[in-house]
Amino acid sequence: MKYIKIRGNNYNEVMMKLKMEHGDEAIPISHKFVKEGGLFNSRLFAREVVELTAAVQERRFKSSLAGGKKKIDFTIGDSDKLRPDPSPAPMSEGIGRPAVYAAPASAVGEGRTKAAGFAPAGRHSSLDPAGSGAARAGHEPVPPAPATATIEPSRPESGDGSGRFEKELEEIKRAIYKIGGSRTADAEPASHEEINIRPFRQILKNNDFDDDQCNTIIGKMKNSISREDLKDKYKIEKSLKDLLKSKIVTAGPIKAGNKKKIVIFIGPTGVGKTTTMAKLGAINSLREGHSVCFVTIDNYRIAATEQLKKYAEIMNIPVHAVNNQKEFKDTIAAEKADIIMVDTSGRSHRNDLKISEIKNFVDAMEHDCEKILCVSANTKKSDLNDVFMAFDAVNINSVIITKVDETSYIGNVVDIAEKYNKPISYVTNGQEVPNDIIIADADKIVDMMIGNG
Ligand SMILES: Nc1nc2c(ncn2[C@@H]2O[C@H](COP(=O)(O)OP(=O)(O)O)[C@@H](O)[C@H]2O)c(=O)[nH]1
Ligand SMILES: [Mg+2]
Repeated sequence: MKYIKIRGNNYNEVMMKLKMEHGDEAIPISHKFVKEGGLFNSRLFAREVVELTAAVQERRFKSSLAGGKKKIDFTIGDSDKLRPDPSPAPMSEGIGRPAVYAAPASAVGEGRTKAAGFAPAGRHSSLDPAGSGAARAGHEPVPPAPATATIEPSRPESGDGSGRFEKELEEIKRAIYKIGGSRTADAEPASHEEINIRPFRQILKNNDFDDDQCNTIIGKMKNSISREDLKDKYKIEKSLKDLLKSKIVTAGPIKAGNKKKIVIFIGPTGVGKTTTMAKLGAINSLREGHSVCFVTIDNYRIAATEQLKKYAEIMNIPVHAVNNQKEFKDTIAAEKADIIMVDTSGRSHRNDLKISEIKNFVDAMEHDCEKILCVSANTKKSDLNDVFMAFDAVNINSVIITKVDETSYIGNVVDIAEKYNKPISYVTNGQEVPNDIIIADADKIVDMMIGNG
């Protein structure tokens, strides 16, 4: 025999790895929870994994070992820790995100279960059919047996000895299954379909859809494909993508027309309005060849005006800082640029007065103007709802989702944009001007939601 260590997201997973790699003869000896993957070798952002120590047969059986049978005290302790994970079983490594996203460090007890369904996989989804189903199948309930057993792990060479070995193995299995299966003994075994759907349900949850929404979406998905297709994760994913896509309306890029085009960027402080406007200013002037000018009514923060002036200087775009409605009106009337981009100060959505100020500027304008609400993807859904509600007073035309690079899922914004019936015009994915912006595209947004973005 030799001893090996196997790590995995949860106990089920390490047991499955053990069986797959070393067969039924492998004997689990002990397991513990260890941290791995911390930043700079610290525990910061480290995730908890299970480390199993097991005894396995050497590939080439050595007769000398068979002679000296050693007894291993196979004690299964800490049944709490040994329980199979109640969370979505270890799905294919692909569906999901690094555990740090799925299981906040603050919720370690419960987080342990969450992390299980979200093996580190990067941003790409890969649908491995040998997922949780296999793991669960290995834990069918069996009749109870003592939780502690003493075994002789070496395989006897003689024919009649093998019977005893089988028996011992059976006992080990019983001991493990008793613990693994006790919780699930009364429960209905999960169907293949449910096992396939589970990771997608988790993805929807991560996208901030509440339980009712998850049920509705999953229900629609189930209705849209055949029973047979529910066995196929790719078909489930495709159907889910189509459903999510139907929630997304895009607005298309800013287009210069015959008339003067005025675009006003609004939204809470720090979401990236000025940066986004600079990106779009650069794209429209330098790439598209339109004449662009910047106007800022962000006169509350000198630094903000300076920031815009810096961008304008580099791109050779004229910039006007206005202090009141009259100046604003006069500036708009006098400007001959194809596209006039207006930066507003970061009024808090909690401050109705400031939003009404923006509304006054907008209402005072004699030209048609496009009002774009910028919201950061890493905003809580309830806050997003407040932002949309407050800024809807300005009658927004479209939404720019900023900072998608700072979050893993953007379903929160998609859902609220749908609720307020607002199309999405752009998505920004970094601080770099002008590169980190893309025109909103439903397929790309869905990929970001599902995990392929
Ligand atoms: N990671 C990331 N940071 C961004 C993005 N857009 C803007 N920022 C940063 O967010 C901060 C606030 O941006 P700013 O344009 O001043 O926000 P404003 O107050 O809404 O005008 C700055 O540090 C920007 O560089 C983005 O798409 N991703
Ligand atoms: Mg600003």
